Amino acid sequence: MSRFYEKTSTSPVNIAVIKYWGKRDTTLILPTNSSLSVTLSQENLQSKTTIRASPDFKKTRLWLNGIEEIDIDNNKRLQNCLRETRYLRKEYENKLIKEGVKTVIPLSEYNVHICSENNFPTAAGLASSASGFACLVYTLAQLYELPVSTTELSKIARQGSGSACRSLFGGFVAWELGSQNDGSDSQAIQIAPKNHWPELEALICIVSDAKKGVSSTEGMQNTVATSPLLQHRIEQVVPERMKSITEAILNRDFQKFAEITMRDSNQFHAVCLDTYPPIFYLNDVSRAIIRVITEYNSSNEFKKLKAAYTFDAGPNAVIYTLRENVPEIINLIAKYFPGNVKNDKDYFSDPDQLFA
Ligand code: 2P0
Repeated sequence: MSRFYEKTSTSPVNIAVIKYWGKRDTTLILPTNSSLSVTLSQENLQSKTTIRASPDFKKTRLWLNGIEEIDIDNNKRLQNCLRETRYLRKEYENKLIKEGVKTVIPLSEYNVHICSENNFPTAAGLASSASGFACLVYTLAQLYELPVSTTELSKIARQGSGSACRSLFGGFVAWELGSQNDGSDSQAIQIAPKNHWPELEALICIVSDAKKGVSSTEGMQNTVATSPLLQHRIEQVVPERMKSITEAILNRDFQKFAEITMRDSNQFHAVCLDTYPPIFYLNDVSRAIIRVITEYNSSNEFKKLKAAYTFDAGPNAVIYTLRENVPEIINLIAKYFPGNVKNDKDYFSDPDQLFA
């Protein structure tokens, strides 16, 4: 092999507290409402992508999780991300040439080989498409040395998978729905960096790692087509919630943050039920987790919210809490779902005292 150019990067998973569910444009991936998420910082929940460009490559190819080569010719979303980043690279090359730079490598004309892997089970319902597409676009931008902002890149990642635009930032991230039909203002912005609220923790409860029955992409458009409740949510509920939860985050107000998070998860699953035919993502264990967290929140003297559950398009729970409550909540989960908590030795002290 002669010359090649290569970059590797990682991207994290994000978990929405104001849920994205519904597109007004399915090609450009423009949402029907804004959304807001927390980017998880655990190193064991991320996508890692290596991209190599070479004049010797006969075609652009993609391998997922080390072994499986994916046919990308008919993958419009991936092609959109490749086309958009190549276009920006071409513009950049032209600019450099115009400025008189002698050695401009024509990377925009080379095919690329992409290797992408998740270090968590793809089927576990943990937004693998979000971290995967974010990582693809970020790594291409690094390889192409694109002189563009992260928000600019988020508009490209959005065209791979809507929620991917939020994984380009750490901390607390809003995806603004925008008002333009060409998607030029449907973008992610960082509300606050991770270190703004370091005490906030996310506990992930894997209820099932089975692949979900109805994909998000298909499910949300059935909701758009059939749910009157979704219209109410889009017009009357989400705009106000986006403002309130942003304020709660900026003020590190866990009470307000927790209440909005649980209400929005509840309403997202309500619009799924309001879809015709209905979509069920929660199962009995998910509902039991909701009951346990509700009981936990009302069991302290001041009825202070100490934990907030949220569920995406699957039965797995994410519990947001403040660090001081983590041992108590792990004990609680261990008590009600025995045998399922790993590495609980440090935390499991006196479970009978819970709810006391
Ligand atoms: C979210 N979800 O805001 C919501 C909550 C699922 C429930 O973003 O069609 O995989 O690729 O744009 O991004 C799932 O939707 O769908 C999702 P596409 P995506 O995190």
